[in-house]
Amino acid sequence: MTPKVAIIGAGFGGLCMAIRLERAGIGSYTVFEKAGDLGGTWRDNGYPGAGCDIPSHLYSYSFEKYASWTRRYPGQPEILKYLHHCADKYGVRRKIRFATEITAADFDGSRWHLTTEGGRSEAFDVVVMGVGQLNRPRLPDIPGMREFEGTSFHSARWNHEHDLTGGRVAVIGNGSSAAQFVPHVAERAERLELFQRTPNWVIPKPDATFAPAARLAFRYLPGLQRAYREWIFRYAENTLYPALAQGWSRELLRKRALAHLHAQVADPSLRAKLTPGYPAGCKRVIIDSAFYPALCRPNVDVVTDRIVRITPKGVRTAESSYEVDTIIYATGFRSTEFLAPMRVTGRGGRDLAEQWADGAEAYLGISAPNFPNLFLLYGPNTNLGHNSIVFMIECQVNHIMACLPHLSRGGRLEVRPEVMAAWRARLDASMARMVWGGCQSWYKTAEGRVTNNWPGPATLYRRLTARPPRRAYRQV
Ligand code: N01
Repeated sequence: MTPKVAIIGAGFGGLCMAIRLERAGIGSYTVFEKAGDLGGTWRDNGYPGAGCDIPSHLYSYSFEKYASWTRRYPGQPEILKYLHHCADKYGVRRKIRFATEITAADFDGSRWHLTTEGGRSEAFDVVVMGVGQLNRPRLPDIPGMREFEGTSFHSARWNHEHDLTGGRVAVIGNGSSAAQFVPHVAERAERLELFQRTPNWVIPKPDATFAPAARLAFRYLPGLQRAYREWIFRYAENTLYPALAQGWSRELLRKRALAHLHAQVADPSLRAKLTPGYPAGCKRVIIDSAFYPALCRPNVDVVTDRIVRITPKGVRTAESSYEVDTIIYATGFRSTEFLAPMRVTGRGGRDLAEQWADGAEAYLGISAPNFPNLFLLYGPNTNLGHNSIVFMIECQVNHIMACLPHLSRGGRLEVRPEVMAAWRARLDASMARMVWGGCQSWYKTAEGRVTNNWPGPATLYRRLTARPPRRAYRQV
């Protein structure tokens, strides 16, 4: 008897899991999706200029290579189209229950009971969480935000009805999201004030469209597409990863970013504002070629004074006041609150949020002690700053698929506590050599524990997740 599987979330992770089950002939699964459409972060982040800074041919499933990519780096509409294509091609769309938010998952000693927002409950043998790390926008806590009389919104909830043409716009935050939409807003707005708390390292994005001949070659020469994908992957592993691990390319990354800054920003005072004072890679490096030119426009100002208040008319800093019509919060996500706001209770009524009070953790980022048959995709310590998350998700799905045969006929697998303890020690040891200690970022809890990033090469993660699960897990 195949287990009954619930997958929560229909983004890259949830869809991958559903497709792999479908391909294995296991039809006893349901995907729960809180929104009315699939796509996860690529459905939510529809701001102008949204896209991915990992090349298209790598930012896709290995089993569904796609010859139709039009650009080297995919835009959000194209990624969303790809996900729809996958859902239809592999027949998983019919298994998605849209507009169904799961608010609680409770283990009763033998099965998981999922509760929907509407109060309905359904039992499953296995739960796979595919809710992502960057799914809940984080609004800052600045006094007076509610008093603002203009229009305001978060970058991941873009107000497409609101016309920015000719208006005065404040953008708060300058991470990857802001870097992508600022050039578009700057072209339309009369004035744009970018409020920067900490500068970021930026390297160029060598984007280009694929000529029709190249696309034909990718379509008819699958070996070419495989080789290209492998080349991008190896480049990321062998050049970018060592920079994050403070290895041979660390100085190269810094110099590349500084050269990019010097090439694109002529004004020395603006350059000084944009020069970070922490190691490159500590926060997510921005890969973009249009951000700096936008900041050099005469209608754009980079404000580095501390914001003290949002007023009815705009933004007040320690030094000055700025009247604006629109405030765009590009302030990131509640990245360390994994699975929130869902309540998850495991064996013996153990609350997962309580177990994770000092920071989320899971063996391989996939399984947590006391929570049998509960698996996470893109869970704790599986984010990358150098390579494709889709690769990591596929490793996780491979691992879960290897667990499934042990879960038929009422089997319940739980990671052994000693395996989890060894995993934690291994992560701590590897974390010490990584660059992330030198600044605050969305990779860390407020207390400074890195809960989001994987501190090794992606190939190592593939090897570890490919191990047979028998030794790490016990039946409960
Ligand atoms: O968010 P962020 P994001 N007052 O957390 C500032 C992925 N992504 O949405 O650095 C003033 O990076 C904060 O300042 P500081 C990618 O992994 C990928 O831009 O904390 N400022 C920072 O500048 C990325 O890393 C793509 O000092 C405040 C900004 O807000 C992740 O998503 C594209 C503040 C938040 O930056 C998140 O990016 C886009 C306050 N109170 C995004 N609070 C790809 O291309 C926060 N800030 C794959």
